[in-house]
Parts: sequence; C-alpha cells; structure tokens
Amino acid sequence: MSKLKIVVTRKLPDPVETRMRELFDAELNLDDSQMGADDLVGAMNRADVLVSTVTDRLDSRVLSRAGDRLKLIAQFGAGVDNIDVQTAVQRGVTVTNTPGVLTEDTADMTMALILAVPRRIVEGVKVVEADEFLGWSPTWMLGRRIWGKRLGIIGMGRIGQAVARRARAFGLQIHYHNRRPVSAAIEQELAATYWESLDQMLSRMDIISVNCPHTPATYHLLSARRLALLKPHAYIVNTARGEVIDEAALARMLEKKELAGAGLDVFEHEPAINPKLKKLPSVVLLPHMGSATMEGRIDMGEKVIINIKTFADGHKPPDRVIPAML
Ligand code: 8YV
Repeated sequence: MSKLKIVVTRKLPDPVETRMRELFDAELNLDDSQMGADDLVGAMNRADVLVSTVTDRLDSRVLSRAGDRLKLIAQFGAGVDNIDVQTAVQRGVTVTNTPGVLTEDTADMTMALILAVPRRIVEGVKVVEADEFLGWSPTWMLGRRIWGKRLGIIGMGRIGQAVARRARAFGLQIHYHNRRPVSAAIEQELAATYWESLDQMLSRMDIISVNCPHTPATYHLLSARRLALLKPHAYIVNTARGEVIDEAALARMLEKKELAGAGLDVFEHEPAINPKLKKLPSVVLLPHMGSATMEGRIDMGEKVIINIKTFADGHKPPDRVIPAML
C-alpha cells in the first residue's frame, strides 16, 4: 500500500520528523521557511494531509484553491484560529488539533507573567545588566503583593484551570468568566467564583488572565470599553491569543497609567507588536513561547501523528475540530 503523502509546513523537533518519515511519505520543511498563500495552495494540491501551525493562514480563499486530494489538516497546536474550519469541513477536509499536551507549559508561563509583572522582575534584571545596582534601599523597586489578590480568569478550560491550580498555591483568590460554569467539583477544588457577567468581574479584579481561544465570539472581547472597567491598579496577562484584546486600546491605557501593567506572550498582529508596548517598563513582552518546551513540542508532534494514523486507518481521529465547538 502506498504511504500517505504529508506536507509539514514548519520544521518540527527531530524525533517527530524521524517518526513522520518512517510512517508517511513526508515532505518536511528543514530550513523552517514560512509558507505564503501560494506555497500553502501548492502544498494542499500535492498532499493527502497538511500538517499546519499557527503561522499558516488557511482562510477560505486559500482553502478554496486546495486540491481534491487533501483530506486532512492536522494542526500542530491547540488553537485553530488560523484555519477557516467551517470552509475546510464543507470541502470534505477533516481538521484536527493537539489539545491537552500544552496545558501545563502554558499555565506555567501564565504564572510566570503573573509573578513577573507585579513584582517587576524584568525591570530588576535590566538594572543588574546595566550595572545600575548600587545597593539595597527600603523604598526602591517596590512592586505589588500577589498573595491575597483577586485573579479573574477569562476562559476556564484546561489551561484556565491549570492556571487556577497554580495561582491558588500563591494565595490568589480565583474568579472566572466562561461560557458556562465548570462543574461544582472543580469549582470547589479551586474555590473558584463564577461570574456570568464579564463586565462585573472585570471591575472587581486585581489581575486578569486571558485563557480563552480566539473565535469570532472572543475577538476584542477585551475591547476599549471593557478595559476601561478595570481598576487602575489592575494587571493583565495574556498567553492565549492577541486578538482577544484590543491591543491599541490596551497600549494607550498602559501609557496613560490607567492600568498598572501587562504581561503579554501573544499579540494581535504577530509578529508585529504595538511599539508603545515595547517602551513601557510596566509591561513584560514574550515572543509567543507559552508552549515552547521540548517535551511539549514532542508531545504535540506525537498527537499529530496519532491523528493522522487514526484517520489513515479509517477511524475518526481523536482530536477532530468540529465547527460547532468553536
Ligand atoms: C503553539 C499555540 O505552539 O497551540 C497553540 O495554540 O498558541 C502555540 O503554543 C502554536 O499554535 C503552534 O501551532
């Protein structure tokens, strides 16, 4: 039987690529060059399976030029907002993702930002690097205490819950907004308070963590109007998707000190970042590295392989993305 032809759009960790080569007729991207629309269309015309990532824009225009041979888009990543899943499914193309395996790593990075921003860790590092540490002072480099503060989590899925578990250990009080409340057992475990109204939650929190996916319903969920509901001493952390926050409005407010600070791992127009944000000492910026661990990336690759193998064997892949879920 001839092997399935897969085209992998980005360089993946070596063990993942080795396994893909063994199992499939795999076309790899060894120099990791990013694919534009025409490259993606070309790939989707010679492949049975496209292994995509967040940097591949598979919108309806690109998908409408895919060949009949394409049967599966196996996304290497949990978020699928780079793919028009509705159009793909309408064209008979199954879409899968890799949920679950990057939960703990992303939650760790969220917690790191929750600590780094109020405690001014990056500012402190810069002082030392610039040789400007002239000795301890009782009133210098004062940040804000984490213990006892209210954390409002937007999106209480796997990652939101993993953040809540960590945050509890740091003495934060857990509040959350979600489409639906989580089960009573989880609410009890996390001592979490559900807010049906996002507006009401925002106006009462000390720290906000964005942990929901980017969908049409969550685009600019934190709009200028909603950001203005936050207390001026509040902090925002985002390790989900930049599009959930109106980045220009956030930058303006931080600049005017209408908010205390922000920790951002994702941006609305990645890799571009609003230049105002880069100038502010109250802001910690990371280059979308929430899930960037070797273990996580290998687990993601393993999930991609399982999805492709199950599909090739005539079964429903475990991580199918159903448009109604989005
Ligand atoms: C991934 C992510 O590394 O999985 C996601 O949704 O945001 C990242 O952590 C990236 O999407 C890979 O496609």
